[in-house]
Amino acid sequence: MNNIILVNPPLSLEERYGKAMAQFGAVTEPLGLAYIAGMLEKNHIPATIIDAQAEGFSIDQVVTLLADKKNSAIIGITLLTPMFGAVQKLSDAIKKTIPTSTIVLGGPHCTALKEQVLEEITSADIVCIGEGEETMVDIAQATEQSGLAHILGICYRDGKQIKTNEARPYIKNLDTISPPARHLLPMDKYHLTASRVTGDSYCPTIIVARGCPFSCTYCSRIFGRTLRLHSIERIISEIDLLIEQFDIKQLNIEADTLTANKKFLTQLCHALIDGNYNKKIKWTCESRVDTVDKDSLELMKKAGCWQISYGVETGNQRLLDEINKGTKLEQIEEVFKLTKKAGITIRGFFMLGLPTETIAESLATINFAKKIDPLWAQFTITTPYPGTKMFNELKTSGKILNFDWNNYNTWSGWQGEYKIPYISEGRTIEELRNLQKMAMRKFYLRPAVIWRFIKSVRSVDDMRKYIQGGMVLLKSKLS
Ligand code: B12
Repeated sequence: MNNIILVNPPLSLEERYGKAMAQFGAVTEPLGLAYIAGMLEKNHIPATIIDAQAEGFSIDQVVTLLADKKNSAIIGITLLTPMFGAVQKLSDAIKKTIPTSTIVLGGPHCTALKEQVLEEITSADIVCIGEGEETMVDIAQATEQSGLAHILGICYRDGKQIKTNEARPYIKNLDTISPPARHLLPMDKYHLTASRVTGDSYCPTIIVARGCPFSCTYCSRIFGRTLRLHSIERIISEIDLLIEQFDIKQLNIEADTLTANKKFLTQLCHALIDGNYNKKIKWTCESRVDTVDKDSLELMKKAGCWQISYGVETGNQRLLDEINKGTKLEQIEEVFKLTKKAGITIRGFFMLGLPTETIAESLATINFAKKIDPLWAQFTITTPYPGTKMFNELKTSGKILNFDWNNYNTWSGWQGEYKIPYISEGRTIEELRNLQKMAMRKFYLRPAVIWRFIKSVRSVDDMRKYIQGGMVLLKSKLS
């Protein structure tokens, strides 16, 4: 059986966050590829992962590595929208060097745009729509006789034509998929952003659910609307595996919204408490303010949760309604208070430049962030990603300024090379870029916040990071 090679394409932290902010960016495991590799191995199909982002490999280096692996017949590449340029170059270079290879693309951009990806990346052969675990096994097991026509959830080239097969249903029972094949990844190369970790031990991400029942207009919900959960037993066995392999002290528990199903959350917390995991492991997660209350927050704290990231998005009720967030400003304030009272720290995510947003509303968001005062705040520039309601509506009304996917990056304020693909009426690209930097200065360069950081310093490394962060913010004002 051929070795399947899966590639996380080159995309440096500088390209993602800009020169000044690159030092604070996260390099995380490409879990999608690791899940696919896990399933291939379960089906006795050898797999390799090349994580060019983590290893710092260039496109040429990846191609050389692939050319050296004599049996690299099927090569899978993951594709998030801003990786488009890198994936196109990589795919073209692979096809030129190894013309007999079959290049399979997958990931959120492919799930959103399907055939269009094959039209734009002419060297690629197959596009996977949706979850890739079962699809990649089917592709690997396809023979010349069976061909691709029976494989669910793909688009592929058939001569000069592009064909699209029937959709693949979402994997019903998540426990049927193997844990991510972390043993194929360069594990020593990964780190989350400083705001997401406590202490400097390794913090892996474990995915406990897929799918999201909410309908925010800016999210592509690639795993569908139905919340699918791993069993508690499976989650605990994955944590045991991580303890055994990496002696972990902390964990990032990922789900589109961990707290969406209260019964599940309660069971998970009790399992962590009953198994004494709460004494050994501190964990963090993402949540919505309308899915937690005093009781659940206290239980989460007891189970080892030390931080929650909330998507606040905006400090304007009008805009919260526009983006279909389904939350209220008063509710956000209340839950921030409850969370802090439960002893859990908060990261808040805020969006600037939402459709129809005025400058006054951007400033209101920054002021709201200061008022509710999470420990960390992240301000990103609204980017309508393909596959979202926001993208479809703006595209239909002719308001998308450019379809050069490389520009679809939410950090354009710091990475000034990108042309923001959507700017609301009457506003300018410079204004939005400046706002992103100004928001961070206004939030972090407050005496109370500086004092909070000074008090939290536990090591020389902490001190160095905070000073560097402060310098970047101060310099951004001068420039
Ligand atoms: C955690 C997370 C992050 C983390 C880690 C990302 C990472 N390295 O995986 C951080 C914070 C670093 C991050 C950053 C960004 N993220 Co993010 N992130 C997520 C989140 C919440 C979970 C990702 C995850 O772990 N998924 C679980 C795995 C199992 O899924 P997966 O990787 O998609 O893989 C499955 C399928 O897509 C498919 N597949 C994927 N690759 C391949 C390849 C082949 C060959 C095949 C066959 C199939 C296949 O099969 C996999 C298994 O089923 C998702 C939302 C979501 N629910 O997915 C957003 C999401 C992926 N992020 C998104 C975005 C936009 C970004 C940024 C571009 C934001 C920015 N800075 O501008 C950056 C880009 C970072 C980068 N690496 O280039 C968007 C992507 C939209 C798009 N059209 O591309 C999403 C979907 C959220 C949204 N807004 O809708 N992100």
